[in-house]
Amino acid sequence: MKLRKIPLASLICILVALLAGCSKSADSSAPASAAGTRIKLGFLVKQPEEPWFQFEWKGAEKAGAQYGFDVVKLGTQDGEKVVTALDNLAAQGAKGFVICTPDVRLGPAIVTKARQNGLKFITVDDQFVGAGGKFMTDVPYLGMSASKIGESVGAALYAEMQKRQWPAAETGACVVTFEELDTARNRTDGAVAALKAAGFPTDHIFKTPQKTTDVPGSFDAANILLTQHPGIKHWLICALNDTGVLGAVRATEGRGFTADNVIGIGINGTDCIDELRKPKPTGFYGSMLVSAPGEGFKTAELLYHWVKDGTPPPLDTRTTGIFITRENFEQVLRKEGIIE
Ligand code: FCA
Repeated sequence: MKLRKIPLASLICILVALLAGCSKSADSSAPASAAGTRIKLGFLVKQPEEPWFQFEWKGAEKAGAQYGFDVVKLGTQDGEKVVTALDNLAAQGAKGFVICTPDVRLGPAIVTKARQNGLKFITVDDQFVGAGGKFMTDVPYLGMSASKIGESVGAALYAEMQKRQWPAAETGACVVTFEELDTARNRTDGAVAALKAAGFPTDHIFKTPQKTTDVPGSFDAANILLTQHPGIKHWLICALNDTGVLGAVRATEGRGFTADNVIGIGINGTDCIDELRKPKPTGFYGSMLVSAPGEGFKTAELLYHWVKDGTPPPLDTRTTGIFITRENFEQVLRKEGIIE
């Protein structure tokens, strides 16, 4: 395109935009606060449709409102989207980002891309895995104590089964797994370990892998299992999160099971609110609530201090869970700032 063909008004706009871009890149070498500009931080999540991640965003925005920085919320469902997001963030003058990566094996590539763009960052929920399959422990991470929370799920399942006096011989544990993700595997392994430790028969613990971490994925995984074990009269259900348990509960319902013969306990506590509010109880009995707004707030706050004052965040922070059921969930979720 020849320059003289561009209308003067457009040309002025382009020049203004270019100059604005130049002044931004000049700013990026100076401390953001000294330049008097508001700090901008990205918050990238792998599954923006999941309430868990929406609540993390909410927590990050609360930190932004408290400290006076802007949060750019981005759904990055694959590696390409992450790369584009990081380039865009840098172009917008952002100084850093929090990320729950769509694939932990993207870790080394994200580290490189962040460095190229001069962005500081903290990982949340899913810890980066580097060469040789080892956790990248030099990258700041905040996430749940996965094994411990999984163990609490297993213990709670067993306690509720005993309360209902279900004979172990007629009861099966449906464990929907997603073993390629470490935090997921640690949670379901923890649940299995606690069931075994409590005395639940090992040969009645059935694992079934979900191909995708959504309701259809766990629904399909559970359906396969239910077909394989037609003799089981009562089911205990666990998975990596609420969504995993919800899909499996839907599968049991398809085969005539109800709240009377299914005990499902999820993890997150954010993705089961509608389920627990249903007037009639379902097989989804409860969840280990971890504070999503708390994790969003904390990671954004740590990143802000790092960018603003140069204080690096701790490399590894773990959070714990609270057991919620239909009995106490409204009260606990209100206290945690998850519902009004
Ligand atoms: C993983 C899961 C989410 C949530 C988070 C803490 O990323 O996919 O549902 O449990 O860990």
